[in-house]
Amino acid sequence: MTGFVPRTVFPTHTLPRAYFIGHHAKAIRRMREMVTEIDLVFEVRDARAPLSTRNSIFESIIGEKPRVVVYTKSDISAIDPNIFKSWHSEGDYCLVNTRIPSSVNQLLNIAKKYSTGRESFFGLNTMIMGMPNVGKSSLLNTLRYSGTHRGKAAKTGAMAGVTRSIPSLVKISEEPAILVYDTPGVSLPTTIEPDTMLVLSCIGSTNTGLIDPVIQADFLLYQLNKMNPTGMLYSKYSKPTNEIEEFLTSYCRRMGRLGKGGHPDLSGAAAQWVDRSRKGLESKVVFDDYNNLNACKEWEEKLDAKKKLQHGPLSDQKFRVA
Ligand SMILES: Nc1nc2c(ncn2[C@@H]2O[C@H](COP(=O)(O)OP(=O)(O)OP(=O)(O)O)[C@@H](O)[C@H]2O)c(=O)[nH]1
Ligand SMILES: [Mg+2]
Repeated sequence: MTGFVPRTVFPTHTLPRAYFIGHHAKAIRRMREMVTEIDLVFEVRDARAPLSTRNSIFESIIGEKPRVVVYTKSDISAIDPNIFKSWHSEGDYCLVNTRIPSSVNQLLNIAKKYSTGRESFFGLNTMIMGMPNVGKSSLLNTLRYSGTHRGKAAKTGAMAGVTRSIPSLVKISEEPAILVYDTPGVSLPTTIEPDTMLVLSCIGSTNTGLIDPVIQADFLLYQLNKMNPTGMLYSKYSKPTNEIEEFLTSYCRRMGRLGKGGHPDLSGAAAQWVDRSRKGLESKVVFDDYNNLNACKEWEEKLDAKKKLQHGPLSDQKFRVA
């Protein structure tokens, strides 16, 4: 189709602004208690939404501790690796695909660098932190496999909330000795941007049942059109369109989801398509405004302003359990 022009604004919907539940609050309390015995933090973010999966709560927990920012799911993110490089001119960061053991070698080497010259008898204690479902337990398993050739130590799964408490230390390197705590994913008590919950839902970093699947599918369509205005990223299902009903009707025809009387199951199709995208079975995606090289800085400024207005210093916040 010639002349197709993607939408530049996503329609406003009334959406939940947070999904902060009991085990998140409990995990935060435990992390605060335990952080004194931690030498290095692996702060994990999803490479498809590197801004939306930052969590200011971690800033107040980590404080001045050494940290490596780990962007998981790099294999299904459409962001150019150079963008991450420009964000981290200072400080350690890694892009990983936890499904490929060699992709965590750089991270292991960074941890080994931190353990050099230390005289601790017990080894380097590290902790993995991150929002729900970003791949923390998968990262632990892959680090363990790469560093010690041992099998899985942590349960993983495609939905948020698989890890509910902090298990005991797991060894990921013998010489030097490096040990890791996995932790439960922790959400923000309130999100900053109106669409953040949509982003988190589309990548599976929150309860994906909170938002109507058709709205999630519409948001995915909107993002894909922004990334590539030719419609190529979903051309196996539909011609280029801004209309989610048109897209889903075409998807139903292609996927054999027409019900009685030939009526398309729009809601079921929406849930299926978004879930396939979440799992990386569709094209690579990106949900944050990564073209803006100052995006991280702007995000931090917005967060600071909001924080001051609403909560006072993060360290003094009393987290309300939803
Ligand atoms: N494509 C891809 N999928 C990944 C990667 N890392 C993890 N996953 C998948 O992401 C899903 C979540 O992984 P987990 O390791 O359970 O995530 P988590 O952060 O521990 O989740 P919670 O414990 O629920 O907070 C699983 O389906 C993993 O297979 C990656 O680098 N690439
Ligand atoms: Mg986990």
